[in-house]
Amino acid sequence: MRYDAGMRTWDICCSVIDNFGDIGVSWRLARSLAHEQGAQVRLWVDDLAAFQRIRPDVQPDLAQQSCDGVTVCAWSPGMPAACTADIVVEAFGCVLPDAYVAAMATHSPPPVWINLEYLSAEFWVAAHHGLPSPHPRLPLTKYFFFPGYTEQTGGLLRERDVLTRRADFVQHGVDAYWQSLGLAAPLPGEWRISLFAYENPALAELLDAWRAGPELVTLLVPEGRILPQVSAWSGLSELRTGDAVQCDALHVQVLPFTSQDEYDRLLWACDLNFVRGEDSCVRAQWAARPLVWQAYPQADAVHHDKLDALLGRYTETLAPAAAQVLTDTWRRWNGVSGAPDMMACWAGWRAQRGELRRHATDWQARLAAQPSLTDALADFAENKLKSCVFSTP
Ligand code: TRH
Repeated sequence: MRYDAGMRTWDICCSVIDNFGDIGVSWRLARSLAHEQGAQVRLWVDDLAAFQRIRPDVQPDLAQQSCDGVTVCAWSPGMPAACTADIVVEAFGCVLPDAYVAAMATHSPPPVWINLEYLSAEFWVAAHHGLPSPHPRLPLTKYFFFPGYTEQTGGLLRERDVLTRRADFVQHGVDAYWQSLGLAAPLPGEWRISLFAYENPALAELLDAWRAGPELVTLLVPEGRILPQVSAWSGLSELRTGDAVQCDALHVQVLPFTSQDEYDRLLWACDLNFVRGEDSCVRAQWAARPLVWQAYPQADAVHHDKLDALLGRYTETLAPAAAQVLTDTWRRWNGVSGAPDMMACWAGWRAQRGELRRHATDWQARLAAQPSLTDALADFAENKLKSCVFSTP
């Protein structure tokens, strides 16, 4: 028998809870399986309007459409009564319809059923990655696939060409990119900073710190949840896409919320990126630029454990003074009590600018030496398919 991952069919199911992380990750995975593994992928999405925000050519009113090599299907309650896929991925524990699960059970061998989990740098992830969970009634097994920062986990989403595209952009494309935003090349010492964040009580003191200089700061804010706070701080009633405001050393410019690929270019161009959730955090790491991460807020401050886990890994090989600045800043930005205020954090960040930048490059290279999530997931599924075939009489 011949096994060829290129002939595999995948159903990826994504229910959008809120924000853009669920669809952002699901789409990135679907696209890279199609492009890099030659797989036939159907992506089922229950909120095509959210999808359209990160992929503007998606038509929200179509039941089915082809998008960059992936078949995109509207996931309605009737979705689909038949399952024809070799591999079924439910993203982030979204619940598959009973009829679909029943259809999965009629296949021999049954499809490989995978629950793609949220990303965490915590240590327990390695022990849970890949664990099976047999269905209580049907002859099906679901596997838990955990993204992560080590080879004992499922890894991180990383398109095969992303680092070369980034390197090419950094070498040849940055000036033209700034021009496309109506900006000249940065002045010596100037900071270009992107801000993608949830509402955040530490924002005003950070903006105050930037406003005070001495270096110029150009802050680029894609339209979104943090913008009302930026507007309130600036004293203007409502900043919108295209607006710009100068407050002493700080220049704020509001950008449209763009496609994922365009957002990558913003991360690649900036000296420092404020990111949030899951996918933008990973993209900022591939950008090889320092980042400040705002974890998705969870009840009982569970996200502070996630924050400290990533901090622990990221600062492991960072010089102590820079590690302290980074830790203080991330903690303050995430509301951890006891962290110094943003004025102090920014003073430290300015002093450690070179070291933090150097480390971001090292960190990117270290992560890039590991298999990508797409490759790891395709291997995992293929192994399960093989073992299933060989164990089926
Ligand atoms: O939008 P998020 O806050 O998503 C969150 C997290 O994923 C969280 O883990 C999850 O539980 C919650 O949603 C429901 O942040 P994230 O993960 O960074 O996703 C944002 C996506 O939006 C990412 O794919 C990048 C993309 N994006 C664009 O395409 N264009 C833009 O202009 C910007 C700012 C982002």
